[in-house]
Amino acid sequence: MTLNFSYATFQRKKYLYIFLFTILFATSYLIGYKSLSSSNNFKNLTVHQEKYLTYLPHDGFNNQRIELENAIFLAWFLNRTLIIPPLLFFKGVAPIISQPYDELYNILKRFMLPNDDYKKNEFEFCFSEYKTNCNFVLCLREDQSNCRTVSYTMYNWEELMDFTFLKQNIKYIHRQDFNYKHLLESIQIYDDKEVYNMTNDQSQYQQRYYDDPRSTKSLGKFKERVNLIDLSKRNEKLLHFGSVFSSIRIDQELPESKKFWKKLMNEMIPNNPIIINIVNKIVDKIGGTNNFIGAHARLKDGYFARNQNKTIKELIKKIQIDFKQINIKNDSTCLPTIIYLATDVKHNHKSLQPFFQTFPCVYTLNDFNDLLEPLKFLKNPKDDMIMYEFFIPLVDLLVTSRGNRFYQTPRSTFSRYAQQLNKVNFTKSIIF
Ligand SMILES: *[C@@H]1O[C@H](CO)[C@@H](O)[C@H](O)[C@H]1NC(C)=O
Ligand SMILES: *[C@@H]1O[C@H](CO)[C@@H](O)[C@H](O)[C@H]1NC(C)=O
Ligand SMILES: *[C@@H]1O[C@H](CO)[C@@H](O)[C@H](O)[C@H]1NC(C)=O
Ligand SMILES: *[C@@H]1O[C@H](CO)[C@@H](O)[C@H](O)[C@H]1NC(C)=O
Ligand SMILES: *[C@@H]1O[C@H](CO)[C@@H](O)[C@H](O)[C@H]1NC(C)=O
Ligand SMILES: CC(=O)N[C@H]1CO[C@H](CO)[C@@H](O)[C@@H]1O
Repeated sequence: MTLNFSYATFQRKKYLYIFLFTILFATSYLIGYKSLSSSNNFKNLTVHQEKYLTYLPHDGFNNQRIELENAIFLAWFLNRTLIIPPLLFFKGVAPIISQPYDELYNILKRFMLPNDDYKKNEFEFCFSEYKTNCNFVLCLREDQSNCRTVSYTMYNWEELMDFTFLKQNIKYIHRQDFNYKHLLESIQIYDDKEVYNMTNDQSQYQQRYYDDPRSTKSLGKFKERVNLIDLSKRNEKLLHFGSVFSSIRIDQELPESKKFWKKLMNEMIPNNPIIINIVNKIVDKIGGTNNFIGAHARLKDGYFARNQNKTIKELIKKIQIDFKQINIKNDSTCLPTIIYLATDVKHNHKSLQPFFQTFPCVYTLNDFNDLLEPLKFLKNPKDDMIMYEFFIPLVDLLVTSRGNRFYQTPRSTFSRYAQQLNKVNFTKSIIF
C-alpha cells in the first residue's frame, strides 16, 4: 500500500524531479567550473586536497602510547589526517628501539610483517650493542653471531583504547604495515616530492615542537627547534615524522593546546571490555577503587636492574612516611592498608622480599591468576595471536592505578602512565 502510494507520487512528480535534478547538476557543474577557472591551473587543485601526517613507533607499549598522543596533538594542531601505525607488542623487552630514522624504518619494514606465514610473528634479530658515536641510549649494529628471537604482534590501537575523543577532533586512518611504498599508495602519492621527511633523527631527541613561536622554553635535551606554525605552511601531502617519543617533545604554551591535551589525557584511555572486566574484578577483591594503595616496582633490565634494591627501599620509605600505622598488623582485617604492587618480576624475586616483609597486606597480579583466564581467549583479529602475555602488564598497570594513592618507580614510563590514570576521573568512562 505504502509502496504503491509513493510510486504514484513519484510518477506524478517525475517531471518536477527531473527539473530539480537538471538545476542541481548545472549548478554544481558551474561551481566546479568556477573553481577550476579561477585557479587556472589543474595543479593548483592539490592545494585543497587532504593532507596527512605519520611517524615511526619504537620501544614498548608506554613509549608507543606517548608517541601516539603526541602525534594526535600534531595532527590536530596542523589539521592533517593522522596515519596511525599498528601498536607493536613484544613478549618481553621490545627489541625495536629508538634509532636514526632510516635505520628504524629499515628494521620496521624488514621485520614487522603482518600475517607473515613463513616466520609467524617471530622477530629474529641479530644485533649487538656498540657505544662509540652513539646518541642513543642503546645503539645496535647487525651481528650474525648474536641472534635472538622474540614473539610479537601488531595490534590495532582502536581495539584497546577509547577513540571517542579522537573521532570528534581529528581525522585518522590505520596503517597496516611499515612498507613505505604501501604507505604512499594508500594515500595516492605518486611523486616522492609530495612527502616531507621531517628529520633523520641523528639523536634520540632531535626535534622539539613549539606551538607558540614566541615561547622562550629552552631546547633541553633536544637539538633542533621546530615551530609548528612554520610546519603548518608546508604543502606536501604527507609530513613523515620519525620518533615523536618523549613527554616533553611538544612545548604547549597556548591555552587551546593545553585544553586539548588535558581532554586527550582524560579521555583516550584503555577501554577494551575484556581487560576492563578483569581489572574491575581484581580491584573488587582488594577492596574496590580508592580503597587500597597502588605501587609499581620496575626492576628488570639495564638501569632498573642496577637500581633494584634502591627502588624497593625508596618505595617502602615513601609509603611508611604517608601511612604511619601501616605496619601495625590488624589481625581482623587488612583494611585500610592493602597494597597492590605492580611489578615486572616474579613475586618471589629476591629484591621484592623486603617489601613483603615490611607490609602485611601486599597483593600482586600473581594472586589473581584465576581471574586472568579470559585473556587466554582474547585474540588479535589481525593474526589470531593470543593476547594473554602481551596484555598482562597492562592489566597490572590498570589495577595499580585505581588505588587512592600511587607510588612510582622514577624514570619508568609505565609508572608515569599509572600515575596519569590514577588522576583520571574513572567514575565516568572506565567502570561499567
Ligand atoms: C582542515 O583541512 C581540511 C581538508 O582536509 C579543510 O577542508 C579544512 O578547511 C581545514 N580546516 C582548517 C581550520 O584549516
Ligand atoms: C623519505 O623517507 C623514505 C623512507 O626512508 C625514503 O624512502 C624517501 O626517499 C625519503 N624521501 C625523501 C624526499 O628524502
Ligand atoms: C640487592 O641486595 C641483595 C642483598 O639484600 C644483594 O644480594 C644484591 O646483589 C643486591 N642487588 C643489586 C643489584 O645491588
Ligand atoms: C583493625 O580493623 C578494624 C576494622 O576495620 C578497625 O576498627 C580497627 O581500628 C583496626 N585496628 C588497627 C590497629 O588499625
Ligand atoms: C567525576 O565524574 C563524576 C560523574 O561524572 C562527577 O560527579 C564528579 O564530580 C567527577 N569528579 C571530579 C573530581 O571531576
Ligand atoms: C599555491 C600555488 O601552487 N599556486 C600556483 C597556482 O598556479 C599558478 C599558475 O601556474 C602559480 O603561479 C601559483 O604559484
